[in-house]
Amino acid sequence: MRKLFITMAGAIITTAAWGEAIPTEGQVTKIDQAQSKVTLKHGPIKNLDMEGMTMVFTVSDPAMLKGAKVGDKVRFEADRINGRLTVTKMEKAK
Ligand SMILES: [Cu+2]
Repeated sequence: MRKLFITMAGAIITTAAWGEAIPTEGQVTKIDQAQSKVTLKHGPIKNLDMEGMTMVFTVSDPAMLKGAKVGDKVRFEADRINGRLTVTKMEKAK
């Protein structure tokens, strides 16, 4: 889906990839391996139109949580999958 934005200056910005996940910075605050859930304190998630907050995400692959620990700074991608906010990619930030 394409969406048009008109900026204050009147320029038109087209986001061809609207709805596509954009990497977001976050920090792991809780891990629930059994439920495949991770709590992340995250910055704004543009593709989900979400401000920064701390919240629980489902992970699309439980293997993502292996080796992750509370306090880790991560870069992740999140999307709404079957109505659930889901982390589709996560890597440790360098
Ligand atoms: Cu959030």
